[in-house]
Amino acid sequence: MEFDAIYASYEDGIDTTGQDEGKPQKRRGRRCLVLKTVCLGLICVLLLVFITLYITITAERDLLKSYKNTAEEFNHTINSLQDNYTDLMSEKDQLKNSFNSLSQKKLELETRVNDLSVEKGQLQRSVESLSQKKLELETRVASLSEELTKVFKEGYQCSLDGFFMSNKPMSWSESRQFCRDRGADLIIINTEEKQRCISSFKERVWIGLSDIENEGNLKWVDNSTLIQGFWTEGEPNDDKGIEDCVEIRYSCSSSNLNNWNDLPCSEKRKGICEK
Ligand code: 291
Ligand code: CA
Ligand code: CA
Repeated sequence: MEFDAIYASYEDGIDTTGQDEGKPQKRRGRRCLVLKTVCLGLICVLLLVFITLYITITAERDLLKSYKNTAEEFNHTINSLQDNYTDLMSEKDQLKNSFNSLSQKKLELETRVNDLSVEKGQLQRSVESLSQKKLELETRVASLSEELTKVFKEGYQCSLDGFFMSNKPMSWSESRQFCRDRGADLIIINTEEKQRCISSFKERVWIGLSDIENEGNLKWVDNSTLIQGFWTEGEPNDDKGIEDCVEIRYSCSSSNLNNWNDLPCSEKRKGICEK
């Protein structure tokens, strides 16, 4: 329906009791007013719509802006997290390398410790056995020096220069020959000092005394007669009538100077030679 028709029907409805005079002007004025009102209304509506749209758009723009900002912040955070992640990964790799090399070193050190423990064990055993040996040697040294002191004390009055012993046990005559072959003869013991000295040999040895030529007449190898003898008790006894040569019969009681014995000349003894 058109506006004019609407207005016409409207005017017709209102003006049932009005006068006919000046009616078209009034009707036009009213129509103008209605039009104005409608226009105003429309304008108001449009304004309202416009304002609403403006507010909505502005709000959405702000929202978008804030979304954009948030997205940028997220991006920024993601980037920095990515950087951190990369750094952490490289740090992790370095730590892993360090861990591997330290593990390797630990293994090597463990092996070394094991080797050293084995070596320590061996050295300890060596030390123990060496200590044992040292103790034994110390004991031996002590006993040897004791023996040396004893020998020295016993023999200090004599010089062994010019005396020597035959190298193996032989008969009295063979031992004598051994000495003579070396510019010496069996020893003649005509002093206590000499007897003490020879006793320090601590062996059963021939001396240069015999009664080979004349039983019971003991003579030294230089043909001199025996003056002082150092006989064991009960000697000489010419046992079985066959003992014509004299030995020093070493006895452990070194203080006993009386240690001579007559013996069969065929017995084997080393001899003491004197130059
Ligand atoms: C006895 C004593 C000695 C004797 C000796 C010999 C050793 O000592 O009667 O006077 O000279 O026997 O019978 O004879 C041999 N061949 O060695 C024994 C021991 C110390
Ligand atoms: Ca005899
Ligand atoms: Ca005898």
